[in-house]
Amino acid sequence: VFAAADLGQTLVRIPEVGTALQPTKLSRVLPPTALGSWTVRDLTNLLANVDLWVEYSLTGLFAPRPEVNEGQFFRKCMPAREALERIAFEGHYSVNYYISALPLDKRLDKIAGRIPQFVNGTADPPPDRVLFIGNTGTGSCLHYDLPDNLMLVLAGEKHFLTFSPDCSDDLAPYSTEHRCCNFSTLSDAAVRRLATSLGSERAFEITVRAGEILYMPSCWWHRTTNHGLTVGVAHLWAAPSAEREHESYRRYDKNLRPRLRFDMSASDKV
Ligand SMILES: O=C(O)CCC(=O)C(=O)O
Repeated sequence: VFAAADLGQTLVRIPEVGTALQPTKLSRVLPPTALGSWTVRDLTNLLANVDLWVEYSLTGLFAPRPEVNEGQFFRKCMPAREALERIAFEGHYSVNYYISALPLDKRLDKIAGRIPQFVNGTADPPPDRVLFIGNTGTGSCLHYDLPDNLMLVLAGEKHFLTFSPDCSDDLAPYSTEHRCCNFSTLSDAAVRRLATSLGSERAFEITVRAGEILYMPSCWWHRTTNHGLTVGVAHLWAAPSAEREHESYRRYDKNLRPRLRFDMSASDKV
C-alpha cells in the first residue's frame, strides 16, 4: 500500500510500508490541523438528523455470534443525535453503543469532506471508507477483512490485538449466509489467552492514537477496543495479495455455511 493524504496545499506522501506485510503504524502522523475537531457536539452538528444503525450490548464488544449471543447484542436504527448522546453518556445508560462501519461516502458528505483524502500508489481513492464512533470499552470482535485497510484515528485511542493469517485454524472461524468465514467464534477471554500463548510474531498489540494511521494487511485477524470517545475511519482497498488469499477465504465459507445463521439486517430485538 502506498498512500497519500491531500491536506489542502500539501500532498503528504506516506512512506510505503515495504515488504514487511504485517500490521504496522505508518511513520507519518497527521497534524492536529488536518484532524479537525471531533467532539460529540461537532459530530452532532455534522450528522444532524441522519438516521443510522447503532450496535449495542451490555458487554463491550459487539459479536455477531448467534449461538452464544442470542438476546445480548442488538442493532437499532436511530437519529444520529440520539446515538451520539447515548455514546457520550454510556456510563449513565450502562449499555455500550457503537456506530460501526458506517459507509462514509454515500450519505455523510459533511463528515467525508473533513477527512484527509488518501489515495494509493496509482492515485485511486479507497472504494470504501467506513466510520466507527464509540466510547471506552466498545470495539469489534476478532475478524479479518479481505481488503487492505488503512485505519486513521481522528480522536481517542484504538487498541488492536492482531493475529497472523496462519492462526486461522486456532481461531475457529465461522460463516453465515451473509458473511464469509472472517469472524472467530472464540470468546474474547479465549482470544486474549490465545494471544499470550502464541509468539509475538503471530499475535501482538498495537495502539493507534489520534492522528496515527495503522496499515492492517488483508487477512490479518484483528480485534479492536476503543479508549475515550474514539472516531476512526477505515480506508479499504482490495490489493493484489487479496486475490491470492481469496481461495482460503472462500474455503471456510463453503465448509461452515450450514452451521450458523445470523440476520444482520434484523432490527432491534429487545
Ligand atoms: O474500529 C473498529 O472497531 C474495527 C475496525 C476494523 O476492524 C476494520 O476496519 O476492519
